[in-house]
Amino acid sequence: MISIQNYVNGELLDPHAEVWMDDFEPATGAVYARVPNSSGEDVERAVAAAAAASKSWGSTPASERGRWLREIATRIETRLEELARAESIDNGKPISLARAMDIPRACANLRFFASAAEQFFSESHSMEGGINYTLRQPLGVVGCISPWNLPLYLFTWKIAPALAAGNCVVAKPSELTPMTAFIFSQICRDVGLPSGVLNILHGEGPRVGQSMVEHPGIHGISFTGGTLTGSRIAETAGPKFKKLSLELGGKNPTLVFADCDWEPTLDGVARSGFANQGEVCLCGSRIFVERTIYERFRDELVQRVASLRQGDPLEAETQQGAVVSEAHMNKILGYIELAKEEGGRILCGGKRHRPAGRCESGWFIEPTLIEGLDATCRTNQEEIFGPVATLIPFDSEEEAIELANGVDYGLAASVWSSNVSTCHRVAARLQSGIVWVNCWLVRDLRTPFGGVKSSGVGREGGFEALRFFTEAKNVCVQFH
Ligand code: TXE
Repeated sequence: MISIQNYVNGELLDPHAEVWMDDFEPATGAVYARVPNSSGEDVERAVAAAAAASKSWGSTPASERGRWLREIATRIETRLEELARAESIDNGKPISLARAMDIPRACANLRFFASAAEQFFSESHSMEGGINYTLRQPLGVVGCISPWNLPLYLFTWKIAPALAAGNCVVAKPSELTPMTAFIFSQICRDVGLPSGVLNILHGEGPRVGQSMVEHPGIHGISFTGGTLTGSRIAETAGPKFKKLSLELGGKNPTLVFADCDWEPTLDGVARSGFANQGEVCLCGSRIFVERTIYERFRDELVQRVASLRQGDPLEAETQQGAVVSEAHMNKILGYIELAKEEGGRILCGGKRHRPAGRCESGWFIEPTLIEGLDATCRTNQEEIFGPVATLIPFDSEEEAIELANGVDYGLAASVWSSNVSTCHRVAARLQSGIVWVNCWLVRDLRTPFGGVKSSGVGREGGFEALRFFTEAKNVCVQFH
């Protein structure tokens, strides 16, 4: 049995209180590792180590900090296959996805922010008789809390800009998927990253995560996860005036117009609904299709989705793996039942899937498409975060925009049309932090990333992330 450890002050340690949790392999439903359920004492130690390290890390040149990040990226690359396998086992995602997306993206995050910090700049405002200039200084010690759906990808997406901007970090991966963060901590130790610069604590959110958010020595929190958790974190951190970046859930619309480029649109819509078993906050789970093409588009989409290869995530050909936990599987199955009660027709899927062999007890759900639901019903309003998407026809551009905007969330949207004017007009009116036109999940790491409404507060990505992880200080100089 693998025993995962915390990473504090440069050392791999068991949790202070010796409390442990089980780590499951979703594809088999079996326990395969134990993970610390850290407590307030572990947070104290990690914050003390980070605070001590921040004295020198904060004044280390950006080029030097970048050198460490690049070194870590190189080590990740040399262990890519091991990390991809670990991610697939821990999360249930297809190994092909972990190989092609999760792990390479972790390297890209580290390299990108290593360079971005070297190119970061601040403003100066010249005035009559003097000049102002802005210093961008690190916050000191920051907390990074990440979810289970894209474990190493989102973990590094937070840690890299925090470190590059000169902060020391206390980070917590999801307790459901701790393995790649553990390997990451081994890599940091092996390359000799200065002690205390990065500390990684494992354990449950309400226990160790909550202690991090409450700790007065942590000056900013960058969080990605559920909207409810985000509001709890805001309640705790708000009165303490901590800087907060919250990337929360989505119920993202996909708008398909009759003049779309047929085959690429079908491919894109299927991918956007079901990539990573629908466990991506950006997944398009509400598919609106112009009525004149609705039936044909629906039938061809059903064919594609129903033919996705589901099974053992470790097999190279698998396209749909297991969902992350038994509780999450039951939540998703509950939503499928709710959809039926609300009058939905299951077009494909709709059930638990039990692959033959090694994975027969795993937590799999058939990719599911549903039609016949009203846009305002719970199935179409609440984030399901699994392989479930609904189809709704629309008659006009105006109606499509209204339907798309008719939820509390506003993270991402995609628009599919070959009319350039339609695309720009619709993109401008969608209540969404991100709009993809004739594509989905195409990422340029320089661009602002985040949501509106209940999908969060603040932006990550590029200089936005470096601005979040620094405080602006204006220095005003009068000439005499
Ligand atoms: O997320 P949580 P969960 C959504 C999705 C999913 C739901 C719940 O709808 O069904 O969230 O998933 C830590 N103080 N998304 O339960 O609980 C927790 O340990 C501090 C969307 O996994 O929000 C983990 O590290 N931290 C999403 C992280 O927060 C706390 C991705 C996220 O866990 C805490 C994942 C607390 N009080 C789920 N409670 C996206 N937008 O990408 C929990 N945590």
